[in-house]
Amino acid sequence: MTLENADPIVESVVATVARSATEIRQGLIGRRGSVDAENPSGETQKEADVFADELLGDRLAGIDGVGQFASEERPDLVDCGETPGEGAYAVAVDPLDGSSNLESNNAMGTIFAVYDAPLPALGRDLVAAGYVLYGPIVTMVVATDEGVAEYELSGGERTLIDDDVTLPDDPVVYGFGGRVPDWPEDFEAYAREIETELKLRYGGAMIADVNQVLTYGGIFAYPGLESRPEGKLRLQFEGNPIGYVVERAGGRSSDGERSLLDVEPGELHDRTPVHLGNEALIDRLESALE
Ligand code: AHM
Ligand code: MG
Repeated sequence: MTLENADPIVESVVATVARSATEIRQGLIGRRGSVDAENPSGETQKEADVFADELLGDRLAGIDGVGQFASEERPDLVDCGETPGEGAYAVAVDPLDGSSNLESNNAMGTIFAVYDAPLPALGRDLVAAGYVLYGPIVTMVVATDEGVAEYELSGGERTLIDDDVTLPDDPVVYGFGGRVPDWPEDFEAYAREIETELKLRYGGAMIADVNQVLTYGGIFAYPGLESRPEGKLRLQFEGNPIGYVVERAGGRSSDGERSLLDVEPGELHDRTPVHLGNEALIDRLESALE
């Protein structure tokens, strides 16, 4: 997949995120502390969360053809004056996914989603989604209905390195979020099986953990918990876009019962259990949770 034939609005969104990524990464320096505020999910914000949110919000909401902008870091939608689904799109972002990793200087990401419908929307309404991974190298993964591509980003430039990202057939890694005593019994039983088959790779930033699944094959989950059946991750900003990427790369996503792309949206910041990876592993998970 290349973006040569992509919709010009989608191309503008991708180009804007790519260009901003270099600045966001540079802007992490000196912004690792917390601010005296919480995001709509009740989590303490880091200075870098606010910085990345403002930078992306100003730029993405200003693109012609972007009718709505929403961010995990702000309570309300920004209405940009055009109606998504009627020639315009809605863009949703998680400006800095895994920002608690700032303290320990581990990987983080930026997630974006382009919906052809007003927010909150179904994942089936996505026309493109992807993420930037701030690892030792800054990379960007972009999915459209045509497939998935990976780029390296440097100095605002985007270099295509793989135009057909697909999940390897033989899974290798797994990473499951949440404390084990808080896992429901059926999920724990499934996890015990997976532990004997795959290798643990969990870093606490979904983007970095999912990127390992895309690279090596396997499964990532942030399941529903005993204390919080809805899990931790948010459908509009995390579950849908990452479900879309993994499905376009030949894998599956699930909330435990169905593809994340079929989960009916509720409120903008609603959470959902998230399970992603090779088809056979997600099929087994759904059977285990029945
Ligand atoms: P964030 O977007 O506010 O950073 O929160 C989401 C992150 C995910 O990247 C990651 O999978 C999860 O929270 C990790 O949570 P935990 O610290 O409970 O392992
Ligand atoms: Mg996040």
